[in-house]
Amino acid sequence: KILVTGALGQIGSELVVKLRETYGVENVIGTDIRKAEGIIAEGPFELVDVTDANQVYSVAKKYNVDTVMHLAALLSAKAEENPKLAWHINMGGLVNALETARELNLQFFTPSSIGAFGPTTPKDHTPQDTLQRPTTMYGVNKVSGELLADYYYHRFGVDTRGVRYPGLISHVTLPGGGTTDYAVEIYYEAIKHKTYTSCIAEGTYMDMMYMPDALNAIIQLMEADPNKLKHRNAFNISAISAAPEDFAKSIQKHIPDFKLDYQVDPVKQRIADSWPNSIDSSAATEEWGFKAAYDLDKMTNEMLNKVNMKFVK
Ligand code: VAH
Repeated sequence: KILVTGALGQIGSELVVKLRETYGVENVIGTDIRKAEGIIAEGPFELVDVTDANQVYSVAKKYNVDTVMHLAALLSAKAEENPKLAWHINMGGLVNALETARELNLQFFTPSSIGAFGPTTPKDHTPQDTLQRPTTMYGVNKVSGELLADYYYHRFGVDTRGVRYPGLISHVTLPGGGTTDYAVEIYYEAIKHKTYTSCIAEGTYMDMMYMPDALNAIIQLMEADPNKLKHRNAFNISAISAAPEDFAKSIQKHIPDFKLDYQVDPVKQRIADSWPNSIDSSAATEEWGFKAAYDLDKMTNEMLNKVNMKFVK
């Protein structure tokens, strides 16, 4: 049985559905800080504020789970607006989830991010093991989280595993407060208005991935043979390295008159400039067979179809 925190977020909302399809509805307990509506409410769901240790522990105990997937967090841009709150939620929540996993001997997943790298990290084909001096609160949270999850493995034997996610693109739940959110918005605006004003500058390369690949990676990693894992938390995984103009070119193959222009958001641009252009996923491939199925054009084709269906009257 799996407890998911942040079940109403961009990843959580699709992960809960995928896990319920894979392991059975009753075996996946979604939790978040607000009530569930729609499909997530069709299975076990509990209100949990991850910054309250008792709430995390008591729900894990009540359902006798064997796994925690901890997704509740503030994303990079939101964290930069309110760094103290970000530390409280991102680190306070993580410690509570890890403590629950330790006390109840649970398997544990939480994602890191390309945001765990900083401006002094090699930017192209960023290695699995390299310098990490992020200059954002989100990045500090992610590096600390990687180290903390590794600590709970080495010190307490908790089976912690994690990946460093690139920007995730999906059509089910909009991301909130991320630096890569532009890569989701661009598809909605292409369908609605055939034009998009990017807050990230032309030529700004970042790693990206379509949500189905992101969800498959979690299941594949959590089911991997632990004896094959040389790393534990924070496997680099990526599928696409793209800049805003690459998304526009891919969209124009379907909507030829789509127009892209720019109005750079200095906060998000500073964050994006501190992140890698492309990361090296070879450790994940070697240790647990990671392989992305969606490249940019395949993702664009599916995103435009799915988003269009949302607006077809
Ligand atoms: C963000 N989508 O933009 C998240 C993610 C790599 C980006 O961490 O903050």
